[in-house]
Amino acid sequence: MSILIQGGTVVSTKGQRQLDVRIDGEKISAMGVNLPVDGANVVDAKGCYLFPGFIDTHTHLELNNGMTDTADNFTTGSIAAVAKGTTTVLDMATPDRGHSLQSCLDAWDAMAKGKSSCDYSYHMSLIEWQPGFVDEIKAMAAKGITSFKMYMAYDNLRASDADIYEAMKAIKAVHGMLGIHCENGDLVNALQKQYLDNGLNAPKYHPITRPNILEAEAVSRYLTIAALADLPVNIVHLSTKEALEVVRAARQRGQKVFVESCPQYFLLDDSLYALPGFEGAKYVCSPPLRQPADEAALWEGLEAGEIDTMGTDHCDFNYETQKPLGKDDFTKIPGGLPGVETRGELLYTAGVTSGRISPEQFVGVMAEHAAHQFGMYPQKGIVQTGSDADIVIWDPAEKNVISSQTQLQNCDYSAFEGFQTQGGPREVYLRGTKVAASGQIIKEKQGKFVARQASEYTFNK
Ligand code: DUC
Ligand code: ZN
Ligand code: ZN
Ligand code: ZN
Repeated sequence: MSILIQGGTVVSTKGQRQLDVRIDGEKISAMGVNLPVDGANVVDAKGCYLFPGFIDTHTHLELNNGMTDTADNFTTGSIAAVAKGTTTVLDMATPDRGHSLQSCLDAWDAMAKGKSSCDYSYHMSLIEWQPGFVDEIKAMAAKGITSFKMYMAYDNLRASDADIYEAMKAIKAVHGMLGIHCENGDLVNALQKQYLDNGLNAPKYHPITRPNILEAEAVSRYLTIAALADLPVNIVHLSTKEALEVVRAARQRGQKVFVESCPQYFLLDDSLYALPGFEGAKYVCSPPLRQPADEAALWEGLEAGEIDTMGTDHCDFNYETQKPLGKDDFTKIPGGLPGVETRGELLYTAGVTSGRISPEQFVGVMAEHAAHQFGMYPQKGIVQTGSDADIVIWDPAEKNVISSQTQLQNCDYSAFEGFQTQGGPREVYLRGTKVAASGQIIKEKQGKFVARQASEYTFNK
């Protein structure tokens, strides 16, 4: 059965144009002005944008953090994603120490396969360095997993600078894309110990023990290692004005650096950690929420095109039953926020409706740049003939109020409770199937693994 979406305005980073879009099977088969109906099911999209399905570059939909499991899993998290326009997630596949990458891949496939309602792939995490990883990284790339993740913080996850350098050489050999969580883990540990030793154990000490300069230092060290290895690299969830300055300086020297950030770093600040009682625990994530000056710097960076992708770092734990694991010790509060559901509405409202960024810029950071950077273009990230028919019919007039009462995320709170949004998804198509309408899922578990190419940015052109 063919579908003809009529009268919508197709948006890409290059511009916008009112065009009919024809879908046959899983693909966009034609685009043009006044396309013939030719037996297709007609969908009227006048007054709406046609965005490429959003790509979330950073999720932890289903994760055990060593203490407890995320509130969402692939089933619930992917429903929340796709219902609001995210048709592809790149989830962080995270192995245990001493395990092979293949065993981690098997574990992630078991969680996602047949359960995901959006398309998915993984960034394979390298939480240590094993010599066998040289071949394993080749094997991952051959299976379409061409991006990797490392950590400079968290004792159970972080790798040494030398490990990172070894990993970079192996990743370079397969034209892979590396992303790193940048915070100086050693100094975070020292600060945490200092505060706890002094009986300072409340959520408000979380941001104080992870100050801006520890992110900037880690970014600087990461980019130094990347320069040694001559590898283009990605910085995940960049959150501070200081780190952005480090990136700027590296780019000025000619280094190829990609930057991901997340809506929480644009819309929430660290004053939330001082809320009464234990309320601040809702906002414990790492890097922590920062200060208004950081939000302002990130907005300027976004407007100027210095931020490539918007992920969410979706990693949610319930406030009533899970965050209290850190009731007497803020370092034990399970870290992370829900967010896979709200990225589109929030960024559209605060960015496009407010006039700060154009619809073209919005599409860039929500989908198109990620498709290029992570080896999915032009299958994903663009509304174009031949591409997967992942399309969001976006109504710029749609109003919503974000609330834990109505969200699809399986979490007992929202970090954006009460936020009013303008602009939202009317219908979502995943490879030609209408999977969501009016923010609700109508067809579940249609998601497939996306085998990705090498990142085009890792080739010298
Ligand atoms: N920080 C991370 O680095 N990962 C998951 C959640 C969080 O807060
Ligand atoms: Zn992280
Ligand atoms: Zn993360
Ligand atoms: Zn390209």
